[in-house]
Amino acid sequence: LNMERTYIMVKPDGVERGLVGEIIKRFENRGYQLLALQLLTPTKEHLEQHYADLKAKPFFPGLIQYMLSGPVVGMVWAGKDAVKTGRKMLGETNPLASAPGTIRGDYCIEVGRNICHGSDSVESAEKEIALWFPQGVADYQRNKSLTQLIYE
Ligand code: DAT
Ligand code: MG
Repeated sequence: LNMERTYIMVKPDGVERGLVGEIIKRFENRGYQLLALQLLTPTKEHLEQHYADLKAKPFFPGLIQYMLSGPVVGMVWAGKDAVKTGRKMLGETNPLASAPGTIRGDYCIEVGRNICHGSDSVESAEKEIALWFPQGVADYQRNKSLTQLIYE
């Protein structure tokens, strides 16, 4: 499995509801490495770029309006299989289809208020990281003997 980076974002309802710490805690507990963290109020243009693939969807205007309703917390997490495992930790797009134990499965019931975002592929992760962190993200080594099992 590959060492990957993924972009995880707490959406305005997640920030409003005080779920930032809970979401960070799950990625920390799982063993992922935090490379960047920021709270910001995005512009409409920024969000339209982030969700460019969904521009033709009927829910797009409502999605952008929701995402503009308050600040978001963006972060970059790194580690083995971070993109796919991050998505598993989030749950399904529709919270009602999300298993209990996932973030969406534990904290929401509305697809239009699903509290968090996670990149869906390595390619989109790298695009999103560049979009949200144009200044770049951290690059540092953790103590491998504590965070990784190494067979040698
Ligand atoms: P995900 O966030 O799981 O990657 P997506 O990229 O397909 O899902 O859509 C982005 C967001 O758009 C999603 O988190 C919530 C909203 N959305 C998706 N499908 C929707 C729908 N059918 N009705 C309302 N909002 C929807
Ligand atoms: Mg998506």
